[in-house]
Amino acid sequence: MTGQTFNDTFLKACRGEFTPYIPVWYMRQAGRYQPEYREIRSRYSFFEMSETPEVCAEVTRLPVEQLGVDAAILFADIMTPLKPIGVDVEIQSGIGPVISNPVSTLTDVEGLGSLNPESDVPFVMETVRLLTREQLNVPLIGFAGAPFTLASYMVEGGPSKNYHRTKGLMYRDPETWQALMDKLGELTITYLSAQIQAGAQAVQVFDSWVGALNAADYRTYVAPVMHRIFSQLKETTDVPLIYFGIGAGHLLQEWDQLPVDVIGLDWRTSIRQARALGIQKALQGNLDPSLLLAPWERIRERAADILEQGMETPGYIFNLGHGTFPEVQVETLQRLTKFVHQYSQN
Ligand code: 1CP
Repeated sequence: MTGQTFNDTFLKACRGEFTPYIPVWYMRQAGRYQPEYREIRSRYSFFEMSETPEVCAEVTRLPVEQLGVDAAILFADIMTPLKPIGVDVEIQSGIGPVISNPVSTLTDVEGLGSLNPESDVPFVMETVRLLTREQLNVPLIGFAGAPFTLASYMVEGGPSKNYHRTKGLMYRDPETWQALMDKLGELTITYLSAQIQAGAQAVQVFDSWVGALNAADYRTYVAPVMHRIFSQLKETTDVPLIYFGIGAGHLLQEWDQLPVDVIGLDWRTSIRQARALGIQKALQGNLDPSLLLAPWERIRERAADILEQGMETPGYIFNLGHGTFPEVQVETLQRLTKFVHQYSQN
């Protein structure tokens, strides 16, 4: 890759600039749908893999080379920075993160440590350096989980459908909730600042499950910490900040108040609906990932419709509305990437 010109189309779109074509990347673009990933993964546990910088760099690069996407996303998990602060987490195949010491009291929260990225997650810092110093000709997106979404795993002990325990804690014991948000807010700022310092050219904050809250509760219990995270990052860096959640269309006006550059939409809210609500920030999304199992003609039709909407205003990045998944064919994403580039070329 070294020696090739750097493709900054994605960064330009994040900043709301016109681009010669619409840039594209896919959430979960490194993963089990790739035979090469499955082969590497069969030799390691998830965390063994993500604690080995050369392997992480390889799986981060793979979709860039294989699919021709315009950005890479660091290979790690939103749970990665929680292990060193005392969360006993494992990634179980077919389930996701499972935590053996869930949090429920103020004492539990006070017992959590704080993160020193260079000594606690040196493999993440090293992966970012390896990738950005020599291996990539597209921007590297660093990332972190947002406090609500991290808290949901820490309180429930694993994935959840309704977040009763998480929201129960929030409503029952606002002091403990506040302490947890403060702790995770600090962690997110420290972790993302370190990734940016090491070379990440954009960062995405995944608040996958925050759509479980209504707008008023989001404002009360979550918006303050999100405001702190993004404002502090804005004070120290000018890399684009992206905020993404699933089923969070009802929170768009809250999100628009935050100092972020790009809002990631899932498939439930169209680009045009977001614009009609007055959102002027750059937008990213939002093909329903399930469509990737449909015949090509249907995928093409939907992708063209989304592109037409995205191209109405500068500052648009094509993506899925959530992550790609194991049953998807590599060829489908290759074809889709080519289509996005060709269709949007001006
Ligand atoms: O290309 C990439 O996107 C790879 C890097 C990456 C990212 C950005 C991984 C690797 N995970 C994530 C983010 C992540 N992890 C999120 C936010 C985005 C989203 O909503 O998908 C969340 C909620 C998690 C938690 C998690 N980790 C889940 C979801 C569980 C649930 O509650 O539904 C799962 C399945 C994992 C494991 C995981 N993380 C990453 C991969 C490739 C995998 C699968 C592990 C395997 O190979 O077995």
